[in-house]
Amino acid sequence: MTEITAPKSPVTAEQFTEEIREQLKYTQNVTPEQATPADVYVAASKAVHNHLADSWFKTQADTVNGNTRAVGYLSAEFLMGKQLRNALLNAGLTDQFEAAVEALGFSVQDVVDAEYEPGLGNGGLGRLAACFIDSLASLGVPAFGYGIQYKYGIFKQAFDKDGKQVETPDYWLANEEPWGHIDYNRSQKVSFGGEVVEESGKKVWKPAWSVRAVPVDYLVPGYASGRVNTLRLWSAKSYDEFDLLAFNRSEYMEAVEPQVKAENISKILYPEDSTKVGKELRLEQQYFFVSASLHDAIRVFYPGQDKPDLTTFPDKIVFQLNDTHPVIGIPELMRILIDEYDYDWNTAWSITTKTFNYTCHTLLPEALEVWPASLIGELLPRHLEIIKKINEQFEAELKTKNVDAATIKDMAIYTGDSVRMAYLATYGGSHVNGVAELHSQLLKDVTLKNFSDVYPDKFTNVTNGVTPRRFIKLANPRLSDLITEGLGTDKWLSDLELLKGLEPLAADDEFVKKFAAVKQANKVDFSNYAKREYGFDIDPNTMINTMVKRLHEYKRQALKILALIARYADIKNGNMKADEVLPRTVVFGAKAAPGYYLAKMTIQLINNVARVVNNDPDVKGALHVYFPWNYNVRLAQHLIPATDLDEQISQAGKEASGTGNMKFALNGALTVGTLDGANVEIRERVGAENFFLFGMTVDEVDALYAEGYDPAKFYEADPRLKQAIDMVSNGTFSNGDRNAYAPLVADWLTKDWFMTLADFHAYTEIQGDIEALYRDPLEWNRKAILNVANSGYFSSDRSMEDYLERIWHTGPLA
Ligand code: HBZ
Repeated sequence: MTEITAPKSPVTAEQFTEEIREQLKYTQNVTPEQATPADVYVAASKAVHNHLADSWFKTQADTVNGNTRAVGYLSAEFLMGKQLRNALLNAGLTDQFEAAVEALGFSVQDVVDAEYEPGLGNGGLGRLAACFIDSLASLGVPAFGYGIQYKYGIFKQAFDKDGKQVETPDYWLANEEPWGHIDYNRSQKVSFGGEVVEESGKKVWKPAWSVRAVPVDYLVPGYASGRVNTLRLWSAKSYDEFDLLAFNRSEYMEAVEPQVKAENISKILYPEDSTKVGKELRLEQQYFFVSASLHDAIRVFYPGQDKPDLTTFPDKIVFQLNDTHPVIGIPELMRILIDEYDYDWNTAWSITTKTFNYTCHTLLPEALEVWPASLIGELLPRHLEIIKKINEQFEAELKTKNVDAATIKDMAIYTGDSVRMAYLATYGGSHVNGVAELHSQLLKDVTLKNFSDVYPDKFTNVTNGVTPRRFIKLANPRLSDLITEGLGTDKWLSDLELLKGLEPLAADDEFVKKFAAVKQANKVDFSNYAKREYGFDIDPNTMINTMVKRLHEYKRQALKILALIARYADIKNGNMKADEVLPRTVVFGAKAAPGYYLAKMTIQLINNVARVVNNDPDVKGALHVYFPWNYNVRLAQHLIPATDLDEQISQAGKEASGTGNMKFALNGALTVGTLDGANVEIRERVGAENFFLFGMTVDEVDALYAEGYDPAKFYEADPRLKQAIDMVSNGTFSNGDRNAYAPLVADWLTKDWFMTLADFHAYTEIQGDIEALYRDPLEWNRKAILNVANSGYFSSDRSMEDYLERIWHTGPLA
């Protein structure tokens, strides 16, 4: 007997059909005959939203009245993915929905496809925020996600005829968006600019201009917890719609200028990841959402109180700063407490430091935000004063701890001309965490070493995780059913460590065959999907080998593409016979920041290698390369369950964690990877014999740098590497144009900052092991099962439990 604990609403399919009809009639204003799939999508979304409303109200009331501290997750990005299926799952209405849609004469796929994915994040950091709020709701922990409702999300990626990335705006709100509820009555005023004056001994900020922050609320339904939390995304609106005087003078553009200026703030997500962009508008965005969120929390927890006792604020809510983007919240809370509520400095500081904690997501020093002091001074003059005072206090404190003058200078939050946000966050909050064991260790040893020496207790680790609801249950229903069958229960969806129970089944040939059949069926599905969406002809009987992530030099897509070219050359040269080669389909997915020249050139190279390889009859059936454009959460949900082999090949010491690696392992892909980020922990858990490890370690990387790295030596020493690079420079992938990739080749041969060339040999060597294993399907799938069985740790539910215990010191509502 299989135990089923998944939520199941008592509403029948007939009743749900009726509810959709009502929505069609009264909100969409169409008859079922007139309705399009998009109408049915909106109607069904509103119907399921209504089912969640009572739990949402109750959760809000319990959040305010209960005595459990809430969590405020401050993040400039929430990469949510599509909402409908997730809401149905958590409301227990999936079956009713599918029956209803069919009863109304529509296809479930068309209706689900009508939802446009909101792309309000760049990559891992934004998707992590989405997994975390899902898990908090599922654990029944009261929480608010606070962020920005960008009008334009991450750009839409296309490729032109030359294989170059082309970016177009992602106007995701072009059609009706049924999930966000705009709540004009709970707006906040956010001000900028102006000056600080003294009035009767008190500093008073006289801002020059203000915008209205309007909350747009999204439900965050928990799985099997009965709880529904809130994601509150702020949208910027102008106070003065337009200037009537200017309008009357026929100066139409000038008349709408204030509106344009205000609304620009939430207009667009910056498409930069891992590099800092020093843009004024970005600082405006950061302050905008953080200021509105802090005021909102005070409104929520002290309703109707003019003079609340804010010394209790840290007992009501604890804020997590998702990277440095919301760190301006530290001086903002100080300002609110001192200027708006008359607290003295020390009391304000005590409240503030108890309220905030900081998560760092990088190891690249250039990704730690540093703002010019002049910019902060112009935009937020009062905050600059407060930051200077925080810095003075900090320096004094360091002196009492006998830190030497040079180190104090190195640690400055305010340097005289700039403000280092990571340092401000580390000093101004209670805890700092990295996102995987190795990353947290390197933060302590390298990136924030001085801080860790002085404040060792602040530092902790919380290894990332992913939500099994979206990334197993919704993405991979076949595997979900098989897991439930194997374990005799579906409880694993809220307690992922139960997957461990699959371990003995890896020895059961019947189970292994079922597992292999699931993977094969997923590959067929993906092949159909790729045909429908992209026109690709993917052979599901080949190994599907995937590399999906942002395009960045440190992630080393270049390593993958060079190895692929080498393989292509082996077949062309006759070193390998096409019919002896293990047939492989390599799938890339990656967006490059629009201003990142080498990353964009790498995209172009991948596309052109794909063009040449896929059209070459000599390698037909042996090697194929596809690069579906516009990688997003939806594509991830289709591709991950169909993948045999996943690539996590960053240079050791550069990837903070990775979360794709977890999604692949949980879906039964094997990983080829370096000892970097969370790969280290994945390998430890799934077993070294079930993970394809290659490449230099952090220590080896450091040693090679120290001795003086010369990539050209590696080029000269390895004929296969030499040939691969020569093919890039001799025009093989650019119709004979020898200059097309010259900057990329020059970079490899003279700089190669992330030591792609040094790791090339090890990477190509391990392919032999991979292919030998793949030729033994039973053994391959046994190992894949062991990956699934031992990856339960990488649930974001576990990550949340770690944050609750180590950082937030709170728990579920009663
Ligand atoms: O955060 C990623 C890390 O690279 C990855 O290793 C980790 O798993 C993940 C979650 O912890 N970092 C990002 O995704 N970073 C950004 O997207 C980003 C966005 C805007 C920025 C800087 C970084 O200004």
